[in-house]
Amino acid sequence: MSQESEHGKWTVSSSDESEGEQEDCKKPSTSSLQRDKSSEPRYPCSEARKAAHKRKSSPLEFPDGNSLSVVPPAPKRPSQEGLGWCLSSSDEDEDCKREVKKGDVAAPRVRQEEECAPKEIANDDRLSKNHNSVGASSKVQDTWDLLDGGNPFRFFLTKVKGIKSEYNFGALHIKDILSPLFGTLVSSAQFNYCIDVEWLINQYPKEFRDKPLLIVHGEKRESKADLLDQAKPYKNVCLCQAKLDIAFGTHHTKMMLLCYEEGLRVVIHTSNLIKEDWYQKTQGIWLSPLYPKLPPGTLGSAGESRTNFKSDLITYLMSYKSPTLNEWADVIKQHDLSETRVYLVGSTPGRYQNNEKEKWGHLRLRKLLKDHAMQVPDEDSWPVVGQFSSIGSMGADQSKWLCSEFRQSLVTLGNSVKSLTNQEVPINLIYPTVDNVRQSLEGYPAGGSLPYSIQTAQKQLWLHSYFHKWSAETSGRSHAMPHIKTYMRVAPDFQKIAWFLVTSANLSKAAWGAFEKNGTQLMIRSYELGVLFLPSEFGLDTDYFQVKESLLSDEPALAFPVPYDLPPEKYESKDRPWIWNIPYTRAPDTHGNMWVPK
Ligand code: JTA
Repeated sequence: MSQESEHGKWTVSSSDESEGEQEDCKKPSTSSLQRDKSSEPRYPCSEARKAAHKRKSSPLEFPDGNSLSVVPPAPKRPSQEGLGWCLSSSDEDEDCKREVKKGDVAAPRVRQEEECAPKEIANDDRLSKNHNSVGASSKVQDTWDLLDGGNPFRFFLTKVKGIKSEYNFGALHIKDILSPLFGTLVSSAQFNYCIDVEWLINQYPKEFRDKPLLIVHGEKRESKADLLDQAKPYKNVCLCQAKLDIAFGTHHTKMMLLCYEEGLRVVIHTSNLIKEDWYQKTQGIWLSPLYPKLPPGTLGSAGESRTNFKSDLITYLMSYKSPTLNEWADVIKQHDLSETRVYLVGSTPGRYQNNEKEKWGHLRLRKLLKDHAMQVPDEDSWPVVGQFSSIGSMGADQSKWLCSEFRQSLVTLGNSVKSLTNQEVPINLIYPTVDNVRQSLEGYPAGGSLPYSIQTAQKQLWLHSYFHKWSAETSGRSHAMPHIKTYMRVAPDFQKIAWFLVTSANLSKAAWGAFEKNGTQLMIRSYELGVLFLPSEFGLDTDYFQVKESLLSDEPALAFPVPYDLPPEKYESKDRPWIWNIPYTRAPDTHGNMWVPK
């Protein structure tokens, strides 16, 4: 049946609601390349995101003119700035409002090579006094309570515009993270995939906008030139290109290193440094404690945590083999990271053998689960849950990777002798359906960040039988599409978890690694980073976390806030996984539009 006979005639509508280019942020272009495609974002990005951008600037209206009214339509011109940067429970809080004016960047300073390097801080009395005096104001007390009292896991979601304010309780916008309440910034490093430099600079408080900022990225060739052009107006910004020597590798790692007068903070998260990733998506954030500076002359090996986080983070940074990141590794060495309760799980491109095999990817997770997770009774009936926003090519059937090396890693719990007979362990994979995306706050353009392609999907129809819908009534985020990636081991009653990982790593061999040479070598294409939560590090006398059932309940303080509903709900027969590069014209999204990529 043609679209015309089914739905009447529709046309391509023009719209001035284009979101990407904020007029008030425009800078004189220094680009030698033509940036005349007004429907394309100013930052380098994928075809999928370009499609979303294009469909937002020239929507294809669904013919009957009615939007799907599952959720209230989002405001037409959302003001991200209005989210403010204080830790408010309400996104309407006017007191928190922070004006960001155009060209609001402090006077550029003379560019010096040293500005690429992390700035050193005097370790004097004044600083510790400053730090102590921070506790005085009640606003900061709230910050303290939220960061340390109320949230022992230090695991947060991003604020979502357009949901009830109670669901944003304890959620963070990027401006919250960069706020002076978290520390007096001296210099910072931002590791990420997709970066809008101008937007990023404007997320920093005015007084920090001219502090040295290092951007670690993986762009090459034209998109690298575009990023350099973007950064050119900001004399304090330096770029570091991560080497990507293996084909199809990507720099997915999302991390902030925030060097303060008062110490250092590490933030490991899942959001790109673009407006849309901090607007109406479900994203995860782990905030480190404020790490105090060690006394001068202390060995770099001091200030280690039970989880070996300090050494592992330094090893991760050194894997880039970049002089600038080696200097950041030295800054880490000078701080006390002993309060860290999470384990670092990273991937870095390479082919690893022998004593290097367990350093990265799924074998790193396997090793941590072997050494630090506890066996549970009847463990074969504890499912593995994987939740992600993109999917790589996994071969002709489940035996090629998913249910062999990958599952073998995720089912490991202690030195279990049963771990080689774990073929019964169920795998629940959570990935949005077409209807999830259609009914989301963003509508179909949310699918621009769910880049599962038809070319990949049609080669692995077997995979879709593992799929479960995105549902997050508990966290109020059913309509905020996931860009978070999580993996966990959950009890048969779905009320306990043995461990929880939040990471940049999607379900792909490029991210997690795949065996080569008969399993003697693990080959990893991409940079990824995440943190693993294990009950043993949180002073629990159980071998599992209780799953937190609701946001505002007085459950055990150490119940874990899993950010989606359990048990996961299987795809029904009508459900299809979201695939970005095919059209959806049979039903309108929440903005009354259809999806016709290209
Ligand atoms: C759309 C993407 C990331 C990441 C990486 C993406 C692609 C399309 C969104 C994204 N890649 N892609 O690291 O967060 O096709 O590569 O959000």
